[in-house]
Amino acid sequence: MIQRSLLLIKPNAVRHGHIGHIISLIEKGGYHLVALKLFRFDRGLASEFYAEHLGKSFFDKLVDFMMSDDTVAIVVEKENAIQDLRELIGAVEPEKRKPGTIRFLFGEGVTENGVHASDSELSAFREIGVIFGAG
Ligand code: FUP
Repeated sequence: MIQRSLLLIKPNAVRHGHIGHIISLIEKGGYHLVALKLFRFDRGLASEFYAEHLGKSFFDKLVDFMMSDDTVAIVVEKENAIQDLRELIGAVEPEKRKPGTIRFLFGEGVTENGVHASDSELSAFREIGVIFGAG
């Protein structure tokens, strides 16, 4: 099934100049780029994006990190995009990241993990609306 997913290139990866390398990995993976923008999260938008984590111990740190520099948001499309992109980015836990995954290459910790990818079709729909919906 053709699916859309949302990829975020997070502030630590933008700060260290990895936008081009990450987009290159996405293109080589056969993803079609549907929409792309560079922007800075404010507290309201970051809190809405990570609403499911509200109240958790790491929430404030996560939101502060997401506001710390620019982010690149990309809507990608291909067959089985949700699962394939999750595999391409790798695990959130640093010790579980497989060599070659984007988080293995560009993640610097649990929070500063370089990228985000939607974990389901429902999440992708919601997240694309949060980031691109206001147009
Ligand atoms: P993922 O869906 O792979 O981004 O991972 P999670 O939904 O588990 O985590 C969401 C975000 O919270 C990730 F960007 C990492 C961050 N996080 C922390 O900063 N600290 C934690 O202890 C767990 C997650």
